[in-house]
Amino acid sequence: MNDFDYQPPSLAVDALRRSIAYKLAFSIGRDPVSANSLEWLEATLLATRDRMVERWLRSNRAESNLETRQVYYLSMEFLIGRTLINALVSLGLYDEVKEALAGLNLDIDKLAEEEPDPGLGNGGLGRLAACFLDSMATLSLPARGYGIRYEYGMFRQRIVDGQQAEVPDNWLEYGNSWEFPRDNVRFKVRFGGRLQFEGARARWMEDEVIIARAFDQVIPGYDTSATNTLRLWSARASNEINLGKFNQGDYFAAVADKNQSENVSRVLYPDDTTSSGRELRLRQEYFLVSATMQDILQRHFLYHQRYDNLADKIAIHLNDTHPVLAIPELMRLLIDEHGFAWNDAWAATERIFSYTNHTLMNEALETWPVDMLGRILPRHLQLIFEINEHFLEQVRAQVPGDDGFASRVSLIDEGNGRRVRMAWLAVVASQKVNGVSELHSKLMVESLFADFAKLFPTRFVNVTNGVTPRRWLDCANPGLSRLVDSRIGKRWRLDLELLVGLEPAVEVHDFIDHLREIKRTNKQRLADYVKSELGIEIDPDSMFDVQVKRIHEYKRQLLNLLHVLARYNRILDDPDGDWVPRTVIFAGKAASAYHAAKQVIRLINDVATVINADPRANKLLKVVFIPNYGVSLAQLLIPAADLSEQISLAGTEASGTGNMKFALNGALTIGTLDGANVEMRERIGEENMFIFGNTAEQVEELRRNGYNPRDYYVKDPELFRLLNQVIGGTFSPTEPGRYRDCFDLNDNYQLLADFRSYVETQEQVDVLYRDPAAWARKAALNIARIGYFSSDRAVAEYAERIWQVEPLRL
Ligand code: B1H
Repeated sequence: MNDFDYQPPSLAVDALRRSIAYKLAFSIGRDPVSANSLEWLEATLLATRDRMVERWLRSNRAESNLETRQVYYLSMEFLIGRTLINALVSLGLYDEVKEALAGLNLDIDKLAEEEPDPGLGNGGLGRLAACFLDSMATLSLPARGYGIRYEYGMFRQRIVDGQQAEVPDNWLEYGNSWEFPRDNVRFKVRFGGRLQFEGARARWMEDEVIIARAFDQVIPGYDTSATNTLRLWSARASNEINLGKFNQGDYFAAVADKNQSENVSRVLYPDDTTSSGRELRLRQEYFLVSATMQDILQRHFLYHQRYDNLADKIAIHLNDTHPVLAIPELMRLLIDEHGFAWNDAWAATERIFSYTNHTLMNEALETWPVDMLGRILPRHLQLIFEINEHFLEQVRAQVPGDDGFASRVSLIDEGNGRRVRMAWLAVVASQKVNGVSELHSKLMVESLFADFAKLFPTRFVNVTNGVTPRRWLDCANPGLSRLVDSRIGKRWRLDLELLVGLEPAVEVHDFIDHLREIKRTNKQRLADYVKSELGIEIDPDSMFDVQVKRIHEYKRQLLNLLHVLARYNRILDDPDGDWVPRTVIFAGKAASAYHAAKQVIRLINDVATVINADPRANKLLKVVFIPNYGVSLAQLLIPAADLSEQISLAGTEASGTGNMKFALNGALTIGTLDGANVEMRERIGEENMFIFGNTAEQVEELRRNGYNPRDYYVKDPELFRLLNQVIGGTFSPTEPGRYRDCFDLNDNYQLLADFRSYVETQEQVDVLYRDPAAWARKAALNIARIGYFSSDRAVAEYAERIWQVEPLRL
């Protein structure tokens, strides 16, 4: 067949049922009589995939159109979540497949839960990349994602004796039906060795080669035939076995070498917002970048037969600094392999790249020791030095006579044993640099990049994050989706700001009652899960107060816990008081080497054990830590929340995206004026959120004037009492000293400064919750006014202001 103008296969239920049965028999080789649920799932995935592939091939054709500019989104993380339901929703086939499976005596939702959830990311940054892929496809932008096909994703978290235990996530164990291995797409990625110069060109005599092999995953757009590709690289040893060693008879060492090279794509680094600085991480980053840049140039040449128009035709986006080596890699390819002069290569590079900064935290800033970089990537180090020379020359012309300035902006930090500052390199080579919320973008140019903002005043922009309404409302909360449909129609899935159309309904009793019923159903579903997973009964009529995100000191799960303890003490002091029953729910992973975060998990579990077993309190207060937070659990938890905890110290959370998902699902936020909470307040209205705590400016001021946490401790008797309980071992009776050092003496994240304001605001939360209709009305207003925070809006802003790309015409 040489055209795609044929009729699509019948979408009727019957046809779907037949194609599922066909896949089961002919692709999997199973008899329907004896097939197990995993096999049925596989058959359903394959039948669904076929329907996506038709569109995919058509999109790829349109992309090769010479006029369109291509976007490449490079990220070390993509947390795409399970695919089946999302794909069916995108294709508009959910109901049909549900019916087809029902005809085979199968429940689609149960089946879908057996799909592995690829954990190829840590948290917000990786999930943002996945939301963006979804939006780029939905907006029909010619875009591709590039990442690493980690054999082991984010570890699975178990709680053993109240503590986090990490279990390897062998997500590929039963194969991955969504991916297409591209056996013919292989690139050599080189490491180590030395250089030989011929003029400006270098010959790199490497001492190690790894093969990058491509695996493609289809990313369907919603209600469009546009479909994009996520290409993930997997490492293969360049020669199956090391022949030298093999011939010496050392079979074991020969095979071990192979494993060594393939380690590059073995496992995701489980550190969120900290930079590990380890050599394997550097090798992973280069592996992603080198394979990707070779692939991009090859595709460009295939379409255009020339390289001099490269900057007109491609835009490359760097998701944080992790893929920043793409910059010297492009320079290397253009100069050493395609004969470019330095100035031409640099002129192209400067127009091609853009970079998103996701955090201002010092620990997250990637810097690589010059020695290590030189040993592993000698040519790249040399190119970075050269970029730096050109740049500093320009700096000295622009800011003459200020050596301090020049050394501050230099790509090389000479202070700490000579290190390359990757964020500086990203800024110098990018045409645009963006932060992820208004507050973060403002702080970014005032602090981290202040010097650069003077040099390049128009380079810095803001694009506030967003989330995809397809996964986070349509898939995650079908009940609410149907209610919204009944009021404003279905188009909100493509234009989330249409949710404002719900505002009049906020005054309609029937609508509010419906909203409450849906929340109640979602809470019951979560309660069932908690019962079956943890054996804990939670009451769906209690308030579900939820904080789910990575465990990190700056996110202040401990502050939440302090409120829990204050409430517990108050209940014990006045057991017959008129308390609003609450279930406080935590979930989140701690980086495996982050002791303080792991202690927080342990303390939450210890506190939960005491409170949940205390008959004086456990009808009024329960605490649960749900293990193994990830995209799938988020889809269950977020629609069931009444209260969304977004309580980071102001000025530390770059944006947050969970905050948006909760509001979209009708939870009210208790939060600080941090990250995107600030913009949520502007849109949702201050009266419809619970804002507390110091502002970023006040936090700074406290720091400047010498913040002293002891002042709060000694002056606030309630705080004094409960801190002493924790430190004194009330919640760890078998080991009273367990939490002696739990509260950091410097209180770097100013928990104590915000404690009083937080607890008082929690009292107001209770007051509102006593009036269910008033609560639900505010929840409805949150839903109606959250439309701005769609990733479609965010991606459209990137397309226009950063990438200068336009949608494909299909
Ligand atoms: C965010 C990271 C991050 N910021 C280093 N930085 C990593 C840094 O593996 N590493 O080395 C991994 C991740 N992640 C998050 O990005 C911010 O904390 C959130 O506030 C923000 O919403 C999210 C998306 O922009």
